[in-house]
Amino acid sequence: MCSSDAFSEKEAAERRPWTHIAKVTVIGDAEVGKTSLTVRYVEGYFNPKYLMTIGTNFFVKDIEMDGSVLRLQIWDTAGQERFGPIRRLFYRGVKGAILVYDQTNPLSFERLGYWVEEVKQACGNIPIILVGNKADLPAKVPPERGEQFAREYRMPFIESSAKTGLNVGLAFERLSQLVLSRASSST
Ligand SMILES: Nc1nc2c(ncn2[C@@H]2O[C@H](COP(=O)(O)OP(=O)(O)O)[C@@H](O)[C@H]2O)c(=O)[nH]1
Ligand SMILES: [Mg+2]
Repeated sequence: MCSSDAFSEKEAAERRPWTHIAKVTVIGDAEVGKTSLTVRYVEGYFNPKYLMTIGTNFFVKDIEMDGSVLRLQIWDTAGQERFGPIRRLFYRGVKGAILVYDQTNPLSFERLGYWVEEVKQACGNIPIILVGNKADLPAKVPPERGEQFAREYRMPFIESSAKTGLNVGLAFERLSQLVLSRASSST
């Protein structure tokens, strides 16, 4: 395919009207890879240099699914992991969340329960996908523990790598499916 074809196809995709819109968020401890996963998904690249997220990261991605086009507004918890009160403003209107821990950082796994509590308090019973990130590195938290946590809290579990791209699309797609099915069952 020549590049002008690719361009016009992209343009056409951008013009396709969305049928649903949902605010979703990516949460979890600092440095687990929330920004990296979001940037990998929306923009398709990985930046190995650590830059603390400052201000608000807000991304838009349209995703086509079962004849619907869902416009995802993805809010990345912008360096506010340590500041609970500020984060609460963030949760307004959130319809789904990707909860990330770092498989090389046991503390980020231990803290998952707090994150689930916080989201449930702020957003009610919204769909949450549990993501064990940095699967390209040797794990200090075995994936079985992630699976077990996910089973207990009745959420899907996905191992990902923002570095290689492993399962990054899958995580956002699973979340979109759950958000869409929730939206259509409530109308
Ligand atoms: N090896 C590896 N490093 C990652 C991965 N995801 C993020 N990182 C690195 O981990 C650090 C923190 O990532 P960042 O996305 O800023 O985390 P955030 O604070 O949760 O937004 C950065 O140095 C990233 O390059 C991954 O899947 N594999
Ligand atoms: Mg960040």
